[in-house]
Amino acid sequence: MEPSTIGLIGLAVMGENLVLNMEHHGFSVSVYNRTAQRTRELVEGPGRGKKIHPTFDVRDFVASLARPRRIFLMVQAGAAVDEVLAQLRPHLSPGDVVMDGGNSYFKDTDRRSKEMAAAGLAYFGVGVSGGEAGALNGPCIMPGGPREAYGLIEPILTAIAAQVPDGPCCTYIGPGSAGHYVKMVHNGCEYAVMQLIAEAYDLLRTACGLNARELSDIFARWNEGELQSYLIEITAKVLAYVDPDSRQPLVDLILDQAGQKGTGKWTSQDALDLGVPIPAIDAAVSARNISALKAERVAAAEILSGPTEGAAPLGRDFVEVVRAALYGGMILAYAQALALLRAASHEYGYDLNLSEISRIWKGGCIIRAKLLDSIQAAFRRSPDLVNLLVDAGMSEAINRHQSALRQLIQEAISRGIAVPAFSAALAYFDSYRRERLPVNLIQAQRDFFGAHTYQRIDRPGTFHTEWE
Ligand code: NBP
Repeated sequence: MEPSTIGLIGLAVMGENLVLNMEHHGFSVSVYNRTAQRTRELVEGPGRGKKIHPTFDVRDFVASLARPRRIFLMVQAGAAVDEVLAQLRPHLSPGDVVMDGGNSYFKDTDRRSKEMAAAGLAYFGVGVSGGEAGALNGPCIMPGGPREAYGLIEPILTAIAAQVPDGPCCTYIGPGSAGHYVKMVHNGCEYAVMQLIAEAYDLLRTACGLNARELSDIFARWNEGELQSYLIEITAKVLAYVDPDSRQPLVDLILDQAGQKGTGKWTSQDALDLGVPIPAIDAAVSARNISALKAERVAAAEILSGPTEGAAPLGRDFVEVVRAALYGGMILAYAQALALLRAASHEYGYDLNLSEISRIWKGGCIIRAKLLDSIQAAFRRSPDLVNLLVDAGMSEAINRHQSALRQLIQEAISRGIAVPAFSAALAYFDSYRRERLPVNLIQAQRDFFGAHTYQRIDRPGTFHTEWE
């Protein structure tokens, strides 16, 4: 039996589709899954007659691979990754490469990288975005790990990745946990954009009285212009879907409680640790958390009331306001995500290329969007751009879209409709663009009660005042 080019462990939805994708591109793949039945289902089902070699024991799995071995893990993030690594390690040899393609926490990836490096093994944290369809047809792949070993995996990863006109949606991201960090922030940005879209939908439905069918048409039309993106495209499709049993739009029948697996929360947590403001992402995480309080919200709805004066329904011309505000909100969400990546690049020594990251995000991944063309160009012009918003093209765009953001938020507030992501995005803009913020008062208060001292704008030095 010819040794396989690569091996993959973890044959759930993502793993199975990645195996089929690799095989489709000419790579022979050995597979292993904890539960043997899954392996049989793959080789007797969609993998039948393909260069997919089933194994039912970790030792046989490793022995079936060409050297240096290339092993891709696609198991559940967390303890499962450590368990699989512990099973693999006794069978591996120095120079072998192990990739973790799951959504592992980046600090776990740093720990595992060090442990593996001590045994002479190359460990890559590989961010994979695109869901089930992406894994099969071409995901966006964000590999981070030892630069010197990247050449061993690059031909496979670039072949299976989504392709855009300027190349494959896969690039070497940086050392250590860089790949998983960038994937985490990608997901944080995804949370913010999804929340902005949900708030736009809420306003159009609640304040304009539009139904799901009408909203689907609006989103489909928006997807032909500057808002063009995967998330707008699927929103149009979701809104058009009719439940075959009830003949009602399925979206209207779905419980309003959002789930999450942690990547959005980790993005906010690390941004707090690094002192980087990403309020639109924070707002999106909190919005999912408040949605989870369903029983409390149902009870509170009986007790708490909104604005008492009924506002008149908004006309069709408001649709354009929402469209423009959504574009402004998206710019602000991506700006915050990229500002976090810039800070993390310095703090963790990732040496990120934000233009390249924007480029690979243009295909395969959940936040792919036409807007990324302009973002890529901005960071290509100025790799050290301190914030996306100060790029000439972007500043012009956000200055132009801000009035729609203000109008949307005013209408929402007057009707008692929460728009936390839009509000946070605009507050970021209004704070970032102001030369002088009111924290001079906060500094005075801190000095008042804690002698924390302050600096003055009219002379150098550090000061403390006896305020009473
Ligand atoms: P899951 O995250 O549901 O993981 C299921 C796989 O993990 C199965 O193969 C299962 O084996 C294996 N596994 C578990 Br659970 N515990 C194990 C253990 N202790 N030892 C060995 N194997 C174990 O699968 P998924 O949804 O395909 O996602 C895989 C990874 O990709 C995750 O990290 C996920 O966050 C990430 N991801 C998912 C998506 C998506 O759209 N779903 C997108 C991007 C990234 P079993 O069959 O024996 O139970």
